[in-house]
Amino acid sequence: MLKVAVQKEGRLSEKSIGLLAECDIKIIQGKRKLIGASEDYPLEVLFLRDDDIPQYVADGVADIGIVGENEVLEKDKNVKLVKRLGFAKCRLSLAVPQDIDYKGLDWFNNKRIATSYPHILQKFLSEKGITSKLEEISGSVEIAPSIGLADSIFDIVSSGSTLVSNRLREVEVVAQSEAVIIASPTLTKEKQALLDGLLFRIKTVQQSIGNKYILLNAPNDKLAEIIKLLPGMKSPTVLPLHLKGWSSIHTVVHEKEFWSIVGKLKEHGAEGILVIPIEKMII
Ligand code: PRT
Ligand code: ZN
Repeated sequence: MLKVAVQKEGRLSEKSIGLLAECDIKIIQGKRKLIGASEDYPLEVLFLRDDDIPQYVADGVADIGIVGENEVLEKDKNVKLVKRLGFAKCRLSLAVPQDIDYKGLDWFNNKRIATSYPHILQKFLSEKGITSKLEEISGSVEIAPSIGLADSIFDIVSSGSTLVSNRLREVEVVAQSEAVIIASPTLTKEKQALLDGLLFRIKTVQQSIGNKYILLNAPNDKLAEIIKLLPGMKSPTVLPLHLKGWSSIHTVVHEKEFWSIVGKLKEHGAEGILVIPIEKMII
């Protein structure tokens, strides 16, 4: 069994379980909701706080974990980053009160910075030769300057609205983060094979993102021009319609391209254009 650590409750939980579901691995949660299992894959899920996931994976209690890169960087444990997942994107930034006339990093010398990420911040400040006093707090970091606990903050920023509503301004982006899969560096051959199988499924799901299956009817005398607009995976499928002189074209198009070619397809006489979602793509 591959033991997978996922966040119990929070911003990553639903998407982590959703990702497994897209890979056709449904998780049945036990009564105490700490452990889940699946009938679709030899896999067990441990539901944990995200802060604990790097440690559990490093210790081998879990074989892999789905966690924010920010936690991986902060905890700095012996784990391997095996896959970026593209969700829960955010950045770790320094922010100062809006009325500060900020000119550059030197401002942070001898200033108090409130944060839940002291390790990442200290590493950054040391590299830049800045000496600040770090105030480690576990939540509501953004209110620290207004209550006089700190002069500035270092925290996760996504849309930036939390900063604005606390009259703070983002001045330095220190790191980018997204959900990632981490793995223990000492997986057995069997577990590595299970992980490879899971990564293959994730790849097929990710490859399909944004791609659509498109079907349309085209007059035979315009086939060549229409096909030029539709590259497809290898090449489009062309099937004759029952109606003489017409064909049906099937192919794969990325949704970004679709909107730029749909007008041209119609100009060339294409009709009955159907766009269908794709669940998985194996290229
Ligand atoms: O209980 P547990 O410890 O498991 O959860 P948690 O409360 O520590 O974490 P949670 O669920 O809030 O977030 C989990 C992970 O989601 C984080 O570790 C990040 O990797 C990722 N993530 C993505 C975010 C955000 N976006 C985010 N916006 N985590 C937190 N925020 C918070 C941030 O702390 C700040 O308060 O949202 C606010 C900023 O958002 P904007 O949109 O106003 O800029
Ligand atoms: Zn946490």
